[in-house]
Amino acid sequence: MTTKKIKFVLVGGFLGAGKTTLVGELAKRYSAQGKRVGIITNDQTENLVDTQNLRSQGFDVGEVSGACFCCSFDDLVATAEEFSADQIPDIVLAEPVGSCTDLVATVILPLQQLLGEKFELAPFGVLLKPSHGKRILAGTSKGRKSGFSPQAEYIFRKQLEEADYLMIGRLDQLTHDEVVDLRERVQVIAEDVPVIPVSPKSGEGVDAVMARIDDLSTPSRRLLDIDYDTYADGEAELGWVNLTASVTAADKPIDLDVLTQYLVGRIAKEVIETGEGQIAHLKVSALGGDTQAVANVVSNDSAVDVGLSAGREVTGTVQLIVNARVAMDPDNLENACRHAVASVSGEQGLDVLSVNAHSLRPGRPTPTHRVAR
Ligand SMILES: Nc1nc2c(ncn2[C@@H]2O[C@H](COP(=O)(O)OP(=O)(O)O)[C@@H](O)[C@H]2O)c(=O)[nH]1
Ligand SMILES: [Mg+2]
Repeated sequence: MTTKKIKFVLVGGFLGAGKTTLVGELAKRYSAQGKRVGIITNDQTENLVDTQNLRSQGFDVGEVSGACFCCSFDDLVATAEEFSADQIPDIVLAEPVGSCTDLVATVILPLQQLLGEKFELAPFGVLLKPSHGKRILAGTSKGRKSGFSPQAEYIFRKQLEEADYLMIGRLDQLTHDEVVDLRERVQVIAEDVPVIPVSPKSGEGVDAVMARIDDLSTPSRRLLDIDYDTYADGEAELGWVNLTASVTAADKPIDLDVLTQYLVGRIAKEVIETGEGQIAHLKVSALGGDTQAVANVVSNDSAVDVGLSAGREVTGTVQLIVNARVAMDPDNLENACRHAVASVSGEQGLDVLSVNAHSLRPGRPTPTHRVAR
């Protein structure tokens, strides 16, 4: 008897590129086709905005926390297999940590080689983040400074280099000329790979991504030539803060959309005012009862984005989660987050019942498996 293989789709891309939004859109479309979908999120720490966000959209989400997929490979496999407890999923969509690279050698090929009877690995697609791409990729050809360190740029480029196909994200916000320009720049790095402009948010271009996922021709599996010292230095420059807080208003409803947007904007302002921080991704989620809102800031020059709109006010206690990834000292980042929560709560007339925060710099990646070049 042959058992159906689970299609395994890894969605790559830098912090804030739009991976979670794309995973949500893909999950929606596959579910509408009657397919059973499992989603796996990943982070260095617990309390993930992404997990809550996708669960609140009704999806079946497993979380690998504590380390990236490559360093917790067995956890990734166990999480993927948990979906099979009720009924084998048709497709698993997995989002790695946005500062991770070398995923072909450490995740895709090991999964294929060790568990190829169970999983069919889709071609590897990587989302380009336009706000960072414009600066980092322009830096090379014209000798301009991007504002990012060479090590952070190194990770950004390596992520693009190993893709089987690339996606230029946020198509809804780009002009035709910007798309042409970004396409030219990414093809310098990844010469012959297909490039798909896509807007995970509006859905434009997502059909073309699904066609790539279903492409039966053998993926190229580009193994990187990568220096782990530079990679580790690039990751270690990031400050990582996960903060949770409970807030409440004595006698009035709380507008979750206003609260998340206001808070994420304030954290961004505090970070920028320190003069040291380069924002990679700030996410704030607010959960009241079963209603959730998410707001994001993805770079120092970006406005506040609505990740998920609650669309209504709630009463009672609201749980806030802040996930901040910024190139700056993690202690200073934690202070900025704590300060923003306190001052925004004060201004909005909210009582803060509790605050817990965890800050770190990601440790050196030590993959469980690595397929040599
Ligand atoms: N305008 C626009 N915003 C987007 C698009 N894709 C993602 N975003 C927003 O960008 C922010 C970061 O997206 P997210 O999916 O969390 O990025 P991730 O860190 O790669 O998972 C969120 O506020 C999203 O709503 C898009 O196609 N267009
Ligand atoms: Mg995400």
